Amino acid sequence: MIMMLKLLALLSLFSIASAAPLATCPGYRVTNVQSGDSYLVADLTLAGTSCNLYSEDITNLRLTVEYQTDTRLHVLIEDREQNVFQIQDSILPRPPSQNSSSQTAALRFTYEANPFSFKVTRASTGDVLFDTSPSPLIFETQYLRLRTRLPPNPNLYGLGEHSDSFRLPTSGYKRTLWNSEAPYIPQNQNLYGSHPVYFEHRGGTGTHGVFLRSAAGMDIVIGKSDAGEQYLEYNTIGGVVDLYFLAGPGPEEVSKQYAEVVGLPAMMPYWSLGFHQCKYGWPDLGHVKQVVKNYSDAGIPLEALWDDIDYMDNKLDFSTDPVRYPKDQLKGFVEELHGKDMRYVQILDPGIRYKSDYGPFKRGAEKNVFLKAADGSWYRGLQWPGEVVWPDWIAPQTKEWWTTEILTFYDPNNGIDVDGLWIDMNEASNMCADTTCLSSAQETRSLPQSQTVISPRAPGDGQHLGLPNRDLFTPQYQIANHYPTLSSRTLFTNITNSDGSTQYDTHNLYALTMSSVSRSALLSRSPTKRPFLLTRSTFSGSSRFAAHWFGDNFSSWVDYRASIRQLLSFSAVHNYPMVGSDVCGFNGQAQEKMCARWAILGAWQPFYRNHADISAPDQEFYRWSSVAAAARKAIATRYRLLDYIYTGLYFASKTGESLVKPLWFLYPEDAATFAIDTQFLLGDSLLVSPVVEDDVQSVSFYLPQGVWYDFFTHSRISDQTSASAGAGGQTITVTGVDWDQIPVYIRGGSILPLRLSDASSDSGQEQAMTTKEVHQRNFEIIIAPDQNGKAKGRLYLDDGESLDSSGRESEIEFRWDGARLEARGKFGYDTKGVVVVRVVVLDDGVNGNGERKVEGEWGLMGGFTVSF
Ligand SMILES: *[C@@H]1O[C@H](CO)[C@@H](O)[C@H](O)[C@H]1NC(C)=O
Ligand SMILES: *[C@@H]1O[C@H](CO)[C@@H](O)[C@H](O)[C@H]1NC(C)=O
Ligand SMILES: *[C@@H]1O[C@H](CO)[C@@H](O)[C@H](O)[C@H]1NC(C)=O
Ligand SMILES: CC(=O)N[C@H]1CO[C@H](CO)[C@@H](O)[C@@H]1O
Repeated sequence: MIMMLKLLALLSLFSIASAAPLATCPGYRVTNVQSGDSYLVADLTLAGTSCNLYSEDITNLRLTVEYQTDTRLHVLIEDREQNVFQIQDSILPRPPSQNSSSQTAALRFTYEANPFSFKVTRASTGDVLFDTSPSPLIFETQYLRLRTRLPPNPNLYGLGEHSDSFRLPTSGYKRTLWNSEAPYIPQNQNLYGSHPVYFEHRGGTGTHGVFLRSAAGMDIVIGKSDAGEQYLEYNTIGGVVDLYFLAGPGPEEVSKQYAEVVGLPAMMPYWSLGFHQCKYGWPDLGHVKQVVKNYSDAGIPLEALWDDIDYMDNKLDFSTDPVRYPKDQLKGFVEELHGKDMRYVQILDPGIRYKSDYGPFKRGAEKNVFLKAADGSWYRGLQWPGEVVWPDWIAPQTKEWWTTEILTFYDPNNGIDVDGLWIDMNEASNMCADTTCLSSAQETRSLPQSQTVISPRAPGDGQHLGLPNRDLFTPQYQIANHYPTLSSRTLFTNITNSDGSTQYDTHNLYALTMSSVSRSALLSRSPTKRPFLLTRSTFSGSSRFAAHWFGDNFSSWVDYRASIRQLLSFSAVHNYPMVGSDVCGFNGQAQEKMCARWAILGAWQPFYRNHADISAPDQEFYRWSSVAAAARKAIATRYRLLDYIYTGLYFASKTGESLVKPLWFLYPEDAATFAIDTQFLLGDSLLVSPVVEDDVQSVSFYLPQGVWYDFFTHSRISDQTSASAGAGGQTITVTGVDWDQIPVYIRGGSILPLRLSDASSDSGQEQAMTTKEVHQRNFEIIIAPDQNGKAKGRLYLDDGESLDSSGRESEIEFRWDGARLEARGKFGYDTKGVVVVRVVVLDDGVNGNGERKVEGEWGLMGGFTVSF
């Protein structure tokens, strides 16, 4: 069955190239051009006989070009009537335009009038970044095609969520965006989230980004024409052409510019960087308590315990199983965890059981919060608890209902006092495979029915809510969804939302809106604390509300490697710093050696959780002594670096810079780095090069030109190739990498503030078992000089949980000039006695200095200088 589907997907990939000769469509012609220094508007009119390829051509379009900032160009092509769906501003706010001048802007827009096509050029180099001239624009009621010419074999990244190579293939490749449950995260298929953004890197001439602000189901084809010309082509089943071009010119600048468009990622609480354990299938609370105890007995710091749907009574949200997880006992357990400065997180699903005596359903029905079928009855499907209805997150009253349910069930005094929530199955996943399963699922017909039928909107109301009279169930152009139809295993696409838009247009926004409403509910619960929320499904901008994990992968070396590619795509391109994979894999049986390696790899990813399926054997780290040893060491190292990671998250949430990045972000001219997706940089200072082959103890990896220091031994790797001008770095092979080791190098020029949180770091203390303990430990500062003997670094400090830390936070800059360390900056956080007790300068290669150390005590509530 799976093979069959794969074959079909392949066939459709070929059929697209030959589906319709591009030349038969007339394209558009430009009239009524008006332009000013910062904008251009014009009418586009169909330039000949309609080709009606997959639906009807729209005759009258409007082009708006805005030089929004000096580095951001906005190109919008919409229907003149403004009925075609555009993402609601309330769901994804548009960035305000600063009305930059076309004269000073880094990007230049030019066009051809008949047939219409446009180019975006980098002003400083004349480099053409986007050029739609190869084929006419097709803009139909249910199909849109826009193709851009690209240089041969471009370096393209992003367009997730996918598990493919980080640098995308350049021929015969199709990325389908349609949020979908995707067990085993297969390659070449649509997965849980949609991020229609790519970065293109052109080595020495710069990096730019292109974001298509469209939630439509789409296939993005990257290929070569018959004439061998490289292109990227959007094929969508709706929406408008709404492109944001981001000029860079550096990769990190593109990241920041993208965050300006979709919003900055939420800052996470300090504790969420601790180690998390979860498993689907834990039989009862007694077992869960044993997990906590066994972690403690094994000396492995466990920060947060998570419960999957096992805690629920018949898998109902806002319930506890009376026998296996009695509420008062669960409440007591959470209090115990809190007493040990540990945390507790629970899962919630959007599918609400359709049952008259189920409170959340009754109250939701009274408030009219659920999506409806054509006859006005609640739209029903199948999820974990059985027959369910789904909230319409767009309806304003849904937020009130969901917030009240959360405030009640998670009441800190009388309910389960969770520290965060995990929202799952929100693509939305429907276990109803097709249109027929509902009849068999219907159990009770006497339930409260919805009162109102949503009347179809009057055509021509100019609200961007979607064209009327479309086939919302079976559009003619079929995207390569990995399920047979658009509505398979999700909500019917012909459902109307409360604002008049339809699931056809908003499907990819379902989880984004659920995340937004859920975050706001958590804020109502604790108005002054940063919420912690984890979501499976995402869209561009979801990081404003929630962290993300990579879904239900497999306990295999294949997926261990895939997790690095996904980490790079999400963190560096999708503006999503707080991410990670299910460590040791979700499905299938984790092998000891693989789990040891993954326990270590996971410790270098921002979100660090071990989780497995009900059908998978237990895989807590303590179950193998080798994995336990690896985890102890990995977590000890992570906790020393916790403030380095936290500082990176802080700046990501403040400026949009990435936390995890590929090597080419820092070595944009070194072509040897462009395809690397088995190594990553955590922040600017640490290069992580895990063992990537199955069951081996060696790894070959790339060290770019410059000075590097082994993080663990401090030994300096001198630059072998610095003599050969402009050349790249070196490939290093390390052998004898034990099952508790991972090669990590400090980039010369870095200053790292490390907590004295592990027993081995001369602190005279024990391993810190919680992040709260880590937060109370003193620092040592490691200086890793570059080839000129200099270094810099930074440290952000706050209480770790306040939503608003203004006036009570410190942003400290460290500089090393070869002889003196200076700490300067903003000092607002009261460290309550936490100080720097040691400064270590690694061997700078000068005069056989070797490693040098000064012990002392330097407070972190004001600037200081340490001389050597
Ligand atoms: C940019 O121009 C638009 C349209 O003229 C105007 O509404 C807006 O306020 C301007 N924005 C700024 C930042 O000047
Ligand atoms: C915890 O450890 C005990 C002692 O080794 C073992 O008997 C028990 O099965 C473990 N339970 C869990 C849930 O890990
Ligand atoms: C959607 O289409 C299906 C299949 O044609 C139909 O059964 C259903 O009633 C439609 N639902 C709505 C809300 O129009
Ligand atoms: C990305 C990836 O490698 N996914 C794999 C997940 O596991 C299944 C089952 O082993 C594979 O088929 C997928 O390729």
